[in-house]
Formats: sequence, C-alpha cells, structure tokens
Amino acid sequence: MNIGITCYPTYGGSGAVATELGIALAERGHEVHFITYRQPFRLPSFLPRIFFHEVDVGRYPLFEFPPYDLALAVRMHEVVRSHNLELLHCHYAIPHATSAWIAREMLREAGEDVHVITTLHGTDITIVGQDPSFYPITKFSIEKSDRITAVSQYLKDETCRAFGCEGPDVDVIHNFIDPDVYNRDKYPSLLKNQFGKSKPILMHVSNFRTVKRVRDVVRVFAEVNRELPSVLVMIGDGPDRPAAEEEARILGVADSVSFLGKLDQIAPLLAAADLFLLPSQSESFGLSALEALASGVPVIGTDAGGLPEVVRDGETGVLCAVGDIPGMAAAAVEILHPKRWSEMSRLAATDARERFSRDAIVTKYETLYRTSLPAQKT
Ligand code: GMT
Repeated sequence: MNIGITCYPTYGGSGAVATELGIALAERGHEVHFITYRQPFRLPSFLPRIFFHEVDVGRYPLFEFPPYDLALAVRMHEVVRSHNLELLHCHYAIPHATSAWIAREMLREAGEDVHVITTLHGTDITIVGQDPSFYPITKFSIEKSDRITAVSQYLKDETCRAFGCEGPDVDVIHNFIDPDVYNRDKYPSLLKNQFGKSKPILMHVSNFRTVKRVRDVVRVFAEVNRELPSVLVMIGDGPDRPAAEEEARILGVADSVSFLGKLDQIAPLLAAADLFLLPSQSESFGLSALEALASGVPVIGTDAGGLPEVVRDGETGVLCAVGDIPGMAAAAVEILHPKRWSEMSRLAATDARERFSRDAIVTKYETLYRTSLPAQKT
C-alpha cells in the first residue's frame, strides 16, 4: 500500500507512535509518506520506502496566524495524487483529520479519492477537542473519517461520551514498543556511572505540560529521598519545567534532581532507571510508562484515564489517586526493596512484551487498512 502519515513531528507520544508505525510499515514493504511541517523526531535520515514531504506555510503580512491547516490540506492533496496514496493516516484529530477531509473533498471534485483514517491520541479528545472553539470541528472531522482508532479503551469511551458515536466505529489499537529497543540488558549504565550505583534512580519523561503534574513528580521524589537517598532524572521540556525546578529548590532537593532537557534516545536512559514516575492528571495511554515497563522499570502513576490499561496495579507498578503524594511515595519506597523490585521489574518487561509488542500491534493497523480500503485497492 501507499500510505500517507500526518502527525506532530516534534516531541510527544503521538508523533513517536506515528513515526514508529510508519517505519514498521515500510519494513513490511509498504511505501510511507510523512506529510508534516518538520522531519519527525524519531525518523532517521534515510530508510528504504520512507519519504518526507515538508508542509511549508508561506509568510504573508496579512496572515497574523498562518493557515497551517490549509497548507497541510494542499500538500496532502498533492502527495496523494503524485504518489498514488491509497490512504491518509492522521495522528491526533486537530487539525490533521480536518485537513485530510479538505484534501479528500478536493480530490472528489476531480473524481479521485483517498481513504482517511484518524487515530485519536489524547488531548485531541480529552482537552483541546472539547474546548468550545474546537468541539464542532473535532466532532465533524471524526465523523467524516472513514475509520477511527483510539489508543485505549478509556479514550474510546471518552470519545463516545463527549462526541457521540454517530461516526465510524472506534477501534481500540493500543500503543506499542519495540522489544529490541526497550531492553534493559542492552545498554551500558551511563546514568549509574554518573550518579553512583548505590542510589536508586527515579525518572520522569514528558513534555512538561500542566496535565503531567511535574510538581508532583518532584514532591513524590522529595518524600522518597527523605527515607531512601536517591536521585531524580527529569527528561523533556515544556511550559511547567520552571515550576518543577522551583519545586525542587523549595523542597531542598535541587542537588539531587537533574533536568536533562529534550533527548531523542530514551531507551538507554530508561535502562538505568529504577522507578518511573507519571503522576498525570489524565493520560489516555501513557506511552512513556509503557517504554519504562518494557525496560524493566516499574511505574508509579495515577489511576487516571488509560494508565490502568498499561500498568498492572500492584504487579508492574502502583497507581494512586491523582495528587496522592504520600501514597505514591510510600509505594515507591516499598517497590525499591531489592526483592520486590526484581520481581516487579521482570514482570513489567514480560507483560509489556506480551501485550504491546510492535509486531502484533502493527499487524492490527495493517489489518485495519486492508479491511477498510475498498476491495480493488487492497
Ligand atoms: O494528547 C496529547 O496531549 C499529546 C499526545 C502526544 O503527542 O504526546 O499524548 C497522548 O498520546 C500519547 C500517544 O498515544 C499517549 O501515550 C499519551 O497518554 C497521550 N497524552 C495524554 O493523554 C495527556
């Protein structure tokens, strides 16, 4: 198949999933065209059967807000025609699914067509999509897609609750990991060399948005550190990073907290972590938690959204109520007992591989494509 993929190309789980899906599809012989404003961050410079089409939003003095959505629709339309794409797979509804609808309408005017599949990832449904300024266009774009997938059962239910289920059925296709990449045994322990082997390493990876509650990460760490001297490694960047840094200073733990900023290769760092902290307000799936589990890192998180579908509470991690700092800290200390940690770490890596391995999940997308395309196109 010739497949177009549109995603947010910078940091974020939806871009990571879209890119890794594209890479896996190309490995299976499909031709994959990424259509977006920048080269996706997990895409290496060259891979066979993968192409990148940059969306350029020209500047014009009148455009205080350059219309990316329209430029994207025009590029989609052009790439579909010039590369005979059979389907456009949009990751994150806004504005990608809307642009795809425009591109498809333009094609239909000329008697041509393309299939539009939209994968819902999270705040496109739970926050931004429900904002009154976006709600009607989000609902419209979902209903106009040929097929919809959601990355968790929670997100599917939330989509039906908030937007109704009048559009196409929503298929749940969970996120996935490459078990060869997220493998604890594969990497030298760079962080242990830096911080010493005796102190447990707690880790958080995110884009530091409010929904991630990064202050809570530092608060949980401060309580753990009082009982069990440890270090906290914070990876990523975003609007709430200054708040997290301030919290570390206020709580007197700044010397034990390292903010590493945005990094592309997370697997070698996860391989050195002892615990992963994800105290999010809401998390449709929690790809970073899955990557941690696959790396043998138990997760302390919240029982919010789709996280309970990823973390087996009490077995591969512990999930507490949002904001329950003492509960999360107590669970962390308990898990860090060597015997308990070894059991959980082993189970986390096994469970992640059994339920969320790349091959099985990519096959689900492939099957979805094949069953949803008109017969002559498969
Ligand atoms: O929806 C977002 O806020 C952005 C998105 C992203 O690009 O990181 O995150 C969502 O999609 C990920 C990939 O499917 C999920 O693992 C994250 O849980 C989800 N984020 C939220 O629900 C907050």
